Amino acid sequence: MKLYSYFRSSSAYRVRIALNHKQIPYEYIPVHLLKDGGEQKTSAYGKINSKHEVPVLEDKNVRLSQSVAIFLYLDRANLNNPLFPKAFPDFEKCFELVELINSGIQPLQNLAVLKKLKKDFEINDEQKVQWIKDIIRNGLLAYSKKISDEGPYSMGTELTAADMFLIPQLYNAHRYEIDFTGLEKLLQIERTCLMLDSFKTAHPDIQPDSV
Ligand SMILES: N[C@@H](CCC(=O)N[C@@H](CS)C(=O)NCC(=O)O)C(=O)O
Repeated sequence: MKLYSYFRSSSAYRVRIALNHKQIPYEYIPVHLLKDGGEQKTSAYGKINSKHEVPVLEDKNVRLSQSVAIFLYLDRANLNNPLFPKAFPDFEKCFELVELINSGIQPLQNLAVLKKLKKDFEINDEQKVQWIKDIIRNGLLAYSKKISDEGPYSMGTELTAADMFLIPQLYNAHRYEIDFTGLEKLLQIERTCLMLDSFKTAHPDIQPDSV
């Protein structure tokens, strides 16, 4: 498989964790989101993803964007180490957590939204950082209230897609130095996950394009 990725993209980070967890080897194709206005903006990359975003996964004649779709594909293409729980309604509960991050946090603080806020509404850097902090903290507080109390993972004893979405979002939370008060359970999950090889080798700092 091939993964179009950017080391700091939280959506690509999710997919790197999933591929590692399933022990699927892949070729890393870097797409620099900032250099020269962004390699994702080129017409050549537009042929790979008309939304001009990473991640994109290629497997033989299948090309997929959208990390949730990629997770579902990987779970059906390869039965090793499932990403989603099979049982009803655990699958749906896991999907709820995934969506809290996938549609409730990440899209509101992604590069395109931040650029538009700056261009159309002329927000300054301080306002931009405050926006990011608020979006991430409020979303993570909601996530934290929905997870299992028993741990060590979001869904309890089983590592799932929810954790693979959570850890990259926490990476962004650290980057922007949000207030972690009330988020201690999530930091405990993070400590547990970051000890696993599948998370360690997916970490932004050690990707081929990290600077
Ligand atoms: N819903 C998409 C989100 C993808 C996304 O927002 N990718 C960002 C990086 S995290 C991107 O490529 N942004 C480029 C841009 O906005 O120009 C997914 O889950 O894969």
